[in-house]
Amino acid sequence: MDTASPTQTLLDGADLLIDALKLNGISNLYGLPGIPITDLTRRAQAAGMRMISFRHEQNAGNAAAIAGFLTQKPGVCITVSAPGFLNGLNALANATTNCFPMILISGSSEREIVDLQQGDYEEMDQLAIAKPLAKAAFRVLHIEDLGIGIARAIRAAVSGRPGGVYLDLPAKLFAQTIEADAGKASLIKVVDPAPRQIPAPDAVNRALDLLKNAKRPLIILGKGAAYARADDDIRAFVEKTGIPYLPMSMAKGLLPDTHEQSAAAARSYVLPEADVVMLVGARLNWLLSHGKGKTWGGKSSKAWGGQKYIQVDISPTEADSNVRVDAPVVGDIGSCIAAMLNGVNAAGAGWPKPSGDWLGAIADRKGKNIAKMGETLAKNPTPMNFHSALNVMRDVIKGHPDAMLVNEGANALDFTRSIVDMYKPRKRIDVGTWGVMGIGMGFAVAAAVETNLPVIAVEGDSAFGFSGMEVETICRYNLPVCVVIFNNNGVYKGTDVNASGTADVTPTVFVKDARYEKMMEAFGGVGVYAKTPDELRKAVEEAVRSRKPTLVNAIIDETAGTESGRITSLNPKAAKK
Ligand code: OXT
Ligand code: ADP
Ligand code: MG
Repeated sequence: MDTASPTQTLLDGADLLIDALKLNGISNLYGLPGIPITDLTRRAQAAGMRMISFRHEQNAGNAAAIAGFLTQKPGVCITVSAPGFLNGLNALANATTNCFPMILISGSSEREIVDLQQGDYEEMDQLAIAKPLAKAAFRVLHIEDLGIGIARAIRAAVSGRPGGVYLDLPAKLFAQTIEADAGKASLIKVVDPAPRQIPAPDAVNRALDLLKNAKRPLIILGKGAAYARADDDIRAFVEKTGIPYLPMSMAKGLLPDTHEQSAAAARSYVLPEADVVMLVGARLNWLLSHGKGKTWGGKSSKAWGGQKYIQVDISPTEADSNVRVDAPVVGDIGSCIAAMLNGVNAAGAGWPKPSGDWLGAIADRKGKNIAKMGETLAKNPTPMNFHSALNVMRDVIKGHPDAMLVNEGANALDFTRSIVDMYKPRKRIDVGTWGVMGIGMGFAVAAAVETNLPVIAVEGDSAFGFSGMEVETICRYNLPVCVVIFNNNGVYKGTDVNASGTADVTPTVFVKDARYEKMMEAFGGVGVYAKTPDELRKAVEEAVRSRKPTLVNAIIDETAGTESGRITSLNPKAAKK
């Protein structure tokens, strides 16, 4: 629907903003109304956009960010000034850190008053505060510039390395008017917002030479590879070269986790043993131990393990950020992998397959780990532990490979990542680069809205608490979301003791046997209290079948977790022990 009726000759800032977004194919908004954007949110809905209204801006921001990851279009979050803006900022920073394209649009107070610090309603110099946390930040003061502002925000969010963009819109802008024809003419439909970036042929050849001469090559696929949607070429490249690969958490499913070339179950073997590592949309950050130390076979914690690296990435400054990269391939992953695949195809039978020794050693290690895992999963303890509960979730996802899986927590995250196989690309969304708690319900809402597929959110009980109020949002929009809380009575576990002897419980412990399922029932959804794998299975299967908002409170042995899950060593106290 066009917001300007034939009798309307003037458009205001809100009208024009809606038109600019729609013109650029943005049809969903995530946000929270209030001064000065209440009317904007209503009018966006009236103009045919889907406006998903949240209970806290951080969750709306996280929803927008993951919408960006899932669609390659910037996800848009709209917030009110100062406090609402600050609530959204956590998500904006997280989007930038994770390379998710997102635009945070915030209303703000009057420039004249803010700049003289005269105490306006919700006064804050928002642009200055957003700048260091965003890939780019802009302010629009005049309605004539709105089209440009939106175009710049879109380009900044999705071109090159994607990221979070801030757009500051002072309240007065919404009330400014412009002749409808002039307003329309001022809008820009962005042409080719994320242009392909073709890698240089010599960079491709350098990388192929290195790979060809490797004795123990390894490919690491990161979430950049999942984002790039080059699924078929990536799979063909992996299969034609025969090189074992390791998926980072959100790249799981790019090839099915059950693929025979997956080295996930031999992670601690392949990292130190590989001689050439090809990173595809994955950074050598803390999640890969910075390419150094014992994880990589280095002699000390800071020592390089001797591997040579190929890094396929759109950012020209990513290479050498932690260790030397011998063959950077700079470009968009689709173009880079296509070029490298051409090289492999051209070599035909001349392309050397990795040695039987290397593949055999990996298969051996994998087999042992999978057998060990199989034994643990087969046990059926009372109460449930992470393994017996995840054995159920693993079956559910196997039976519903299209379902979206959201995952956060510590043990609830780490066990899920290694136990639940993913079969299709971009189905697993989680805490990402920062290991941040609080993404759960925002991600779940956006996953449902953007894909219309069933969503299963496996949540630690602490993790859920960061965004739990959004179960009302899930019920309000009747979204096909099943939240499964792994309830072990606390952060990491529920058995820590207050050493001081005072009446307070220790900081990591929560109310015992909390009835989280009643939160969902309070808003008309389905709540289930599940103490056994059978109860859990029945509840989740029914939720996927019915598509009704559901919360399953899965009771997990409170002694089962470890401090910080798999990253105990990053914890100073635990590391000293
Ligand atoms: O090779 P080895 O032998 O080593 O074995 C590996 C694999 O080979 C094997 N494997 C398999 N075996 C068999 N079959 C299969 N299919 C298979 N696949 C793998 O399994 C092991 C492990 O494999 P993995 O996982 O690949 O390898 P590894 O070594 O773990 O990988 C390293 C990492 C670093 C890549 C990986 O561990 C990783 O991705 N980690 C992410 C960790 C993370 O981000 N954690 C979240 C943050 S923790 C902490 O910060 C928390 N807080 C503080 C807080 C935060 N974060 N945010 C905010 C805003 N405020 C505060 C809080 C409050 S967590 C938290 C809440 C926790 O409580 P909850 O109640 O929510 O959760 P519970 O703990 O459940 O109680
Ligand atoms: P992971 O956490 O899965 O290892 P990271 O977030 O560390 O992944 O890395 C993602 C990388 O992917 C970033 O360096 C980013 O520049 C890159 N990237 C994102 N999109 C593309 C793309 N379309 N083409 C090439 N590189 C990309
Ligand atoms: Mg817990």
